[in-house]
Amino acid sequence: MPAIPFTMSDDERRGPGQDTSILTKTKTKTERPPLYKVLILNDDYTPMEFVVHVLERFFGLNHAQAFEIMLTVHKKGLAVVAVFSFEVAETKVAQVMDFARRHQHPLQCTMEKE
Ligand code: TYC
Repeated sequence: MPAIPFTMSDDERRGPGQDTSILTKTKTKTERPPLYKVLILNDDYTPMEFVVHVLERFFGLNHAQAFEIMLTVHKKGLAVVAVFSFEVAETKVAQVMDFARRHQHPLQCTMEKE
């Protein structure tokens, strides 16, 4: 009986699991680091001028911007002052809390993931 000639593909000749026709591509996603809102909270005792000073001193706001945010906090209970990386937000919160404590004001500053 005569042999029937046939042709094997390269992949068939290499054998199972050796298929070089499947290429996988690793997509490298560059994720942005999360951002954190720094919030100032209202209270009944901290003087308005002190809050304005804190906003100017630690957040680089001009007087008008600082006054506006202070008033928002006074009326609404809280406001976002700015948004930072985790480390910078943590530092701002610590600086404000320490400054308020040293001046014996109950001003509260916190951070929240955006
Ligand atoms: N409510 C305060 C007052 O009447 C003023 C104030 C504003 C305090 C903003 C805290 O984050 C604050 N003296």
